[in-house]
Amino acid sequence: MPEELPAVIADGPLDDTVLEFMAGQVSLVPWDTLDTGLTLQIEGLYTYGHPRVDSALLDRFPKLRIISNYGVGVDHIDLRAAEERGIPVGNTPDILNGATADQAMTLVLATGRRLIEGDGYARSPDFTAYDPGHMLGREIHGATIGIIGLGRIGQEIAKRAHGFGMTILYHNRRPRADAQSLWGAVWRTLPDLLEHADYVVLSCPLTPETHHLIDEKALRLMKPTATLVNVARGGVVDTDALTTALKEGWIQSAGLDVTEPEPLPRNHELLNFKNVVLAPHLGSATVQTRRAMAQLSVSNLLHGLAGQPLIRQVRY
Ligand code: 8YV
Repeated sequence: MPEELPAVIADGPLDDTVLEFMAGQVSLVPWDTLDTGLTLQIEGLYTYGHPRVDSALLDRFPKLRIISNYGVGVDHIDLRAAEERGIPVGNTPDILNGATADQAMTLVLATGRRLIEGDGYARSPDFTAYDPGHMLGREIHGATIGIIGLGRIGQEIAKRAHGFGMTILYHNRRPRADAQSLWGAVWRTLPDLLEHADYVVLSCPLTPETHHLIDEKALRLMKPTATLVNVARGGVVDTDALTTALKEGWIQSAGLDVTEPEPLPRNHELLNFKNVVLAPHLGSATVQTRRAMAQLSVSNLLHGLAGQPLIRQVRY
């Protein structure tokens, strides 16, 4: 008799790479099993998108031994509830730093140089003659970037901004001793950073402290020529306040990889703004990074199921 594979519930549909790493190792249980109540045998919980994992959900899995998240951000998981039940939570830090920082710079460049507007115009019947005075953007080199959250991803953004010849300000709970010598990055209070940055880039985790960190008050501090870029989580920004800010010209533009809610309702005003560049949460979405995330998250899952220490465990 072949040994029975451990039952793992996952939200999905999972992509082929994740399925490839899981093949022959676990018995996958579809997420809608939650509707039928047959959850007693489940030993692993694999979060692929961002399903809410709270104590009520965890109480449905008396045999649960591991929660493995495909991604670094775990704001959708109640870490305290997991800790109280002795269930380790794995995630995928570091391997996505470069891809996410690249995406932050992509949004800085696309907003500053009006790339999407330009693309639309270059394809349209309106582009019949070159006009040197048309569609002027703002410089990236020489501009000031303000990075909120100089963690693993924020540091990669600083490295790139340094290469672009930008002046770098950052805000973090604690200043980093080597940030100045590595990238010339200077710690500022949040209001000070908001007042001085041409590009305010969000790369902090979503926590109760950072929820709606960028609200009306914060947006009113920013320069009317400034751009807000968000590669963190939608909830760090108050979407209503941002919509008003962009409409009324408190700030110039925004580049949003993430939004709250996500996706925005299809009739949301922001979708029609020319001064907004949007991406459907593509921060880590490269072939190489997503493969590495699949491998690490499935390794965490298998280690947890085997009762072994995880490769990367979230510390509560
Ligand atoms: C993932 C992310 O694509 O790692 C994160 O926190 O937001 C993204 O890189 C996402 O978690 C997968 O759903």
